[in-house]
Amino acid sequence: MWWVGVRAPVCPTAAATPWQRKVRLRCARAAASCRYAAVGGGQLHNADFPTDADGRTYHLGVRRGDVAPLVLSVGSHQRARKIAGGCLDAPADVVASPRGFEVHTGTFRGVPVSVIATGMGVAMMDFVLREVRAVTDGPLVVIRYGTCGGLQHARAGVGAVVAADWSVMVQRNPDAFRRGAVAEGAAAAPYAVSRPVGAHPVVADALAAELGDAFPGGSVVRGGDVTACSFYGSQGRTGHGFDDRNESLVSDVLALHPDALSMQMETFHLFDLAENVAEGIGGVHAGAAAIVLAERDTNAFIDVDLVDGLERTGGRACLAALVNSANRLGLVRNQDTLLAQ
Ligand code: R1P
Ligand code: URA
Repeated sequence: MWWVGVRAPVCPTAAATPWQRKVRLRCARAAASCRYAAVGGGQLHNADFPTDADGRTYHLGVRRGDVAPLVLSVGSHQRARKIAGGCLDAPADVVASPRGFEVHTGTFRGVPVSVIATGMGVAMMDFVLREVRAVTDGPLVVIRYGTCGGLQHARAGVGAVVAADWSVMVQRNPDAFRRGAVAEGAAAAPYAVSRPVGAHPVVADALAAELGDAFPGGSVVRGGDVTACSFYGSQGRTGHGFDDRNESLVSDVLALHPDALSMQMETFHLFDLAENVAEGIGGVHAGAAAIVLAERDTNAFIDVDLVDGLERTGGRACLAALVNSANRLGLVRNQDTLLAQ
């Protein structure tokens, strides 16, 4: 392991792999006020849940002590750095992994929090939640702050923030697309829509309240979310060179769920895992919100200059919602102690 940043020594380049050199350069540019640890490359043990000799997990590269029990998950490095850099009390410690995850850990209003650049899709959320759960003790509060397509511009147009009370999952069914399936009479529906899974009500209320205060004027809207297994086909984007059979997908989902407002790629899985965490290792209390970038019913896309402010202001509100949720759930005893239940 080696470090880059103002508070830590720079280790010799001789020991660095090409990947480490790349990350070091990137971190050196971005980390004027952070401490970065780049991980990866050592011998792993335990095929079932691989970790290295230091106890670091295979994909996030985190070990016990690297992640706080209050987690803000965002899609991109840029958003994570912006929120951590702009909102935490002091420069964060950052773990950057070869798989593209970045974990920024520090304090917000005196309470330990982590901001995690998660990447895109259900698989990435799965890595984050399972590996964070493995290196932490007691209850977790996890909020996702993402971006999304808007399904109903009259209720939540570009620039609005949808706070999700529940989410359903849309999945492409590969069996429907096998050549010959229709002729054999075996064709299945091309997309499956799951039953809804709810946000934790305490977290959902805290998140909607903090976002509402941060964005006065009604641009924060509570509603349902649709999590798709891809950006294109499974979100009903048509005509880009593949047989997707998705022309009526968005209207079909809205017929089933008239209060669905957002469509994105991770929230359902966060809520699903949070609901199904094993007993005895501490609950996971989850919430999510997303900035509407694209109006799917009008085809409008947000003025990209507006996104920065939405990320910064909304990110701060999400951190406040993490702390408020922990307080309301009885997890914070004082400003710097998070109680395991
Ligand atoms: C697709 O562009 C990505 O943007 C949305 C989707 O969920 C997907 O991850 O969220 P993020 O901006 O948080 O990544
Ligand atoms: N993210 C998504 O997943 N979909 C959109 O339409 C916009 C952002």
